[in-house]
Amino acid sequence: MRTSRPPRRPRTSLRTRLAALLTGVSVAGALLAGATAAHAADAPLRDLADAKDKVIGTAVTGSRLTGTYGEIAGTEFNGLTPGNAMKWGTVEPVRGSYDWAEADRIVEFAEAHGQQVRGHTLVWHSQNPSWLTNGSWTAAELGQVLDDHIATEVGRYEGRLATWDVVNEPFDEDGTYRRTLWYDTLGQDYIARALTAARAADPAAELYINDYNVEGVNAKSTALYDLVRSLKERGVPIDGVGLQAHLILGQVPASLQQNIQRFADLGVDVAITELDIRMQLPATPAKLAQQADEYEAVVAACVAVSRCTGVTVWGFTDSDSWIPDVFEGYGAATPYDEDYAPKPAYGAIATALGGTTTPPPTDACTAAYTVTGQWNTGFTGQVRIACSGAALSSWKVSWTYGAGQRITQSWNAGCTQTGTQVTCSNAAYNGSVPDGGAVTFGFNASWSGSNPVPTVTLA
Ligand code: 9MR
Repeated sequence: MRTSRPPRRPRTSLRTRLAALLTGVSVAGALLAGATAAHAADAPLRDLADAKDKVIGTAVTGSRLTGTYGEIAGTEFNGLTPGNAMKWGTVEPVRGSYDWAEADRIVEFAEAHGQQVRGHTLVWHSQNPSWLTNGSWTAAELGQVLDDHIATEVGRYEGRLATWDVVNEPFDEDGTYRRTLWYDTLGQDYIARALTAARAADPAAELYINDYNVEGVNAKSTALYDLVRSLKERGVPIDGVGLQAHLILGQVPASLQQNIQRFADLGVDVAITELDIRMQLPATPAKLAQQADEYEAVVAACVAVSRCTGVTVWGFTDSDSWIPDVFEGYGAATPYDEDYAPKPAYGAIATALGGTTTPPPTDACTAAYTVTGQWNTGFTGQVRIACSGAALSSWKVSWTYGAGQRITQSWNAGCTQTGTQVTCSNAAYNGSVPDGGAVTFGFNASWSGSNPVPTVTLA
């Protein structure tokens, strides 16, 4: 870490954390049979990471930061990366006309939750506006456009972001420079130029180069290594390298820790910036167990190297992952499933961060309540009833609303509310929950003031 820098804001304020806890836990479990339910780690991941002075981060989508998604993002992670909100095509779709709405929302959410933000990303060959990619530029013009973009975007958030992925994916697989608008017009020094502009715009932000398939020692990571060494020798501001880590089940590079260490030995920080581990669907218990081992290995490799600042997952739930859209037949790549239930990988991250998890009981049916969307006066919720080692032929779920919420509509269950007491029973067609199966019902409700997640009881 650089020494001549202003001190970083504390990553977490106790008050914020307490407030987050009091607004309710992310996933409330109710047991029909079996021992104590613990669906999450015994301590939030961010507490474990804080204790080791590491970041445990997640990429997020700004529009989803409410309800259960927001609860988990805010309570389990101490760092956020905007998945798309800070990319050039998002913030300046028309030249000179800016849209900071989603980026601002994420930064404000992070500040309210005592989280640090990783800005992503300033110079890339992808997700650029068409006015930029279709323009014909002289080197002087394009250099000025680049300088202005960095000054504007980094300057907007000056002092508020911990880190910037300044340059994204500059190399091809064989370690040669990727042929992009930037490289073709400005030559390889576009990288030094971007870093220098970013340092000028926010002297406190840590500046990174970020790439994929550079997790192990290979031709591409060696090209990145040589670049970082030469930038350091030239006095160009470079603070760290991001290893994206979009991994495939069974293919975690054996040389990951060695590779992290060699970058650290150059005098830069290292971060795992976009971790996900995809598998061929369907996900099976065996594949999820292997995935957990691999998540643990990746996080442990970072924990083992002091200059590895932390691990960010590229989406924390399978409902917010890029994998199924891009790799047909693949998915289940993140630590939580599509219904926000923690997968074995979640417990494995906790373990690698020095924590413990109490596994969910194997002989029980449980009900989990989640808020899937929320607006100023209303919200949509769902309850998922899942059985493992037991089965149901009918079910009834009840809870008490403590903050004046009122059910207005339900589907896949009959719900009644008397005062604060809500009871929902199965519809004619979904009373049966087989061993290993699950049933979900949904509802709309009104709220005002606060909307804490209630504890649900399954009968
Ligand atoms: O998660 C992002 C996804 O929503 C976009 O559609 C995609 C477009 O390329 O970019 C994804 O994020 C990428 C990240 O910015 C850089 N590394 C690779 C990530 C996955 O494509």
